[in-house]
Amino acid sequence: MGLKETLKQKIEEFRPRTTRLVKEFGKVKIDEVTIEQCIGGARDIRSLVTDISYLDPQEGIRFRGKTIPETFAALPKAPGSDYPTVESFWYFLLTGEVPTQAQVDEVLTEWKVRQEVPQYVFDTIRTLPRDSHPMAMLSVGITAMQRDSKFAALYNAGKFNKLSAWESVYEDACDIVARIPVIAAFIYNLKYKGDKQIAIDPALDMGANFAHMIDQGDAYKDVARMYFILHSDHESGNVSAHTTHLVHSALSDPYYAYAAGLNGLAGPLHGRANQEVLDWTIKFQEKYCKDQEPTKELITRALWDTLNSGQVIPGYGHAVLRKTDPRYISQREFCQKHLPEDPLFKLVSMIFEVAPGVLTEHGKTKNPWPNVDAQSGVIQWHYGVKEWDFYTVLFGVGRALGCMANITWDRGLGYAIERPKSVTTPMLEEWAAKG
Ligand code: FCX
Repeated sequence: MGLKETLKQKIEEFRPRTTRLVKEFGKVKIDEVTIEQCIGGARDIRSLVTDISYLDPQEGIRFRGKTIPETFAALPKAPGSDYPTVESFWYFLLTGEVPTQAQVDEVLTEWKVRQEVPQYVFDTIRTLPRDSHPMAMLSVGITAMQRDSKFAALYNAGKFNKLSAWESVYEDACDIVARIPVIAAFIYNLKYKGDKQIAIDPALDMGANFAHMIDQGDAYKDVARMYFILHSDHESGNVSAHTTHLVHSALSDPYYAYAAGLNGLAGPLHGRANQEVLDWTIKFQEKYCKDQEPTKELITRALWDTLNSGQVIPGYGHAVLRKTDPRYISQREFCQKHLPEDPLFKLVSMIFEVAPGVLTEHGKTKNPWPNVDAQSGVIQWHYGVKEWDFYTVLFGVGRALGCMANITWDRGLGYAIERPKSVTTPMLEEWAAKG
């Protein structure tokens, strides 16, 4: 059975569970809301449902019930690689099942057809000023491609049906995940390589083809596969996933929804933190290490300078996690294996030894440990992708997998338009006075 048929079966089997929960247990309380949460970004309020991944504050992310090492171990690998193909991970995220090699091959073949990006998308991106941020370019590219939406076409034709609408969301989702690395590579070459574009190699899987299209060698193929998988999903309350879900809940098609998600990912407290980490580290080297090797004392001083100027330490802290991010650890292990002597990796490791102590002494953040963004730029830098304003685009390519899997299931289970209730400050004051 192919991916879509498997998914159809899974959705139809799953649907009665959601229906029953609403019908028979709809009034069961699972949380209560405090004033602090209301003003403080809805932190920790249980009000979203997803089965694609779950984030435990202590353990970190599980994709479909599997930790990162378990996921990497379970999925079929790319030929000659320690890492799974992105295509096998996509099958797993969507269905919760580890695919056979034949099932992976089917997705690989399908993506070869889907990955053809319409020329007008490239033309639209080319009209932007060349110094536009690459995230703006990516977002414009995805929005432009909305013209191709099969979900929008179905809706416009008056054929929307609540039970089957997910099928056209799935079609758009697959087109987006197959095309987004091609658009990202186009932006990279347009912005930084004098518009010297490299054609798709149809023999390669998604990660390997991305490496090829940005003119990287064999070693980068695993970097791309690992990077896209690690950045894919982090349950659904984070800004990019939540925005995508929210926008799609209005039945905006997946292109509109993911462009909105990307615009959220572009924020420095979210995906852009990986760019900020490199910026911080390079500026640290320029300012403090002109005539001397970095030391823990110098790093401590630089961290305090940042904090005292009212800025955050990029790559540290998290809204949910209370331990070192396993996505950080996974990338650190990659560095220990493949680039242990890289000076930037050594510096980032030294920051890891110092920053949690400084942040603890500073006393504000609830989590002084590093997140995914503290480690990802180092790997890119090592392999020669030194244009750090591009790093969030890489995040956006990976995040598409999670966001698209999520909204396919949103539609499959017929989730409602999202519409939380707001209150006024005098109302809060009144409730506060009552205690
Ligand atoms: N450096 C300095 N101060 C920090 C901090 C950091 N790295 N992390 C949190 N704080 C501060 C907050 O700014 C807040 O200060 P305030 O009371 O004056 O407003 C206080 O500590 C409490 O914040 P906390 O509850 O711990 O964290 P939040 O849930 O509000 O915010 C983020 C979480 C991730 C936004 C925050 O830790 C941060 O700004 N980190 C740096 C940016 C970053 O790395 N973002 C990437 C996160 C993630 F992995 C991703 O989405 O990619």
